[in-house]
Amino acid sequence: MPNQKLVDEIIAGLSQEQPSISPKFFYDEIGSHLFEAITFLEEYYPTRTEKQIMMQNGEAIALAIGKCDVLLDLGAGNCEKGSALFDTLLPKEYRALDISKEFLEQAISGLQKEFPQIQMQAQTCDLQEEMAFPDLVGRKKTFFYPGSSIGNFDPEAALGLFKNIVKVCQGDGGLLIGVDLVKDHAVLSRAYNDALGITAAFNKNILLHLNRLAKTDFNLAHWEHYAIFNEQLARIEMHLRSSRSQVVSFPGGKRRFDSGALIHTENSYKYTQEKFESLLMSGGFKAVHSWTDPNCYFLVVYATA
Ligand code: AVI
Repeated sequence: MPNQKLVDEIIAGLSQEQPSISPKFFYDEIGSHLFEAITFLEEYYPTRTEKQIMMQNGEAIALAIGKCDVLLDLGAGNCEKGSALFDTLLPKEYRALDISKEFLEQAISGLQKEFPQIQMQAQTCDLQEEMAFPDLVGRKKTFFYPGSSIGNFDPEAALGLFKNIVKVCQGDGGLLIGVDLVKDHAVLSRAYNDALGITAAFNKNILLHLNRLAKTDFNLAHWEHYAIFNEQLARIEMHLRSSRSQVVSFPGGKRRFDSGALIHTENSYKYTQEKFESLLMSGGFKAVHSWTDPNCYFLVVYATA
């Protein structure tokens, strides 16, 4: 049964003068596997660099966080990154949050056997909307948002998320977050234009997802992956480029795309350490502790609420 709200959102995006598709539509089953494959690519440094920073600074990170009553894992996915913190943070409760609860429940049922002492719960959560945890009032919360997923928000929306977290923490707890840093443009560009073409497949798969979800009739053979670093806005932009003049139909309408026309699918903002820390402070956090790798490719920050 198609979700009419999502279908309307897709058609509205495609009908804009500058057509766009929300990056949340990347993550159907194939898209989630393709993203996982991206994280293993030599060109895509963020995942392994973040892991390295976390491993090398585990003790200092745990010290900065202190006691952790509840670990709230934002965009938890398979819960792999969140559960890697259990041995250092020793949370009493683990709350895994993501758009789809089904996937989380599967991951949690495996974890629960391994860590019976931690109370675990899966919860649906859309980070574009205001979060509230009335059942957790009075307990010290550590939010965890790894992988530079914050880069897929524009800075204004990132600020809104930080304010929301600060509000929920009520002066106790904080946010452990990973973010990708501005660097040599060639390194950035390679990370989104890998030689194997996995990122291209990830980008194009969004059209297959739309064909199923919104009954569009995109022909993948007529679209190309296009990713560039926009220096002025400090972001990688991903687009799909029409390789010919074509018409795409959807229920109740159609749209012409000239050869070379673009559909914007994703922004991935890159920050300097100073800019990111100052965004966190503008969001209301009181202090920040940061760790980076020897190349200064990636940054992990604990921001105290
Ligand atoms: C999920 N997110 C942080 C990834 C990124 O780097 O912005 C998504 C991605 N897009 C292309 N490659 C990876």
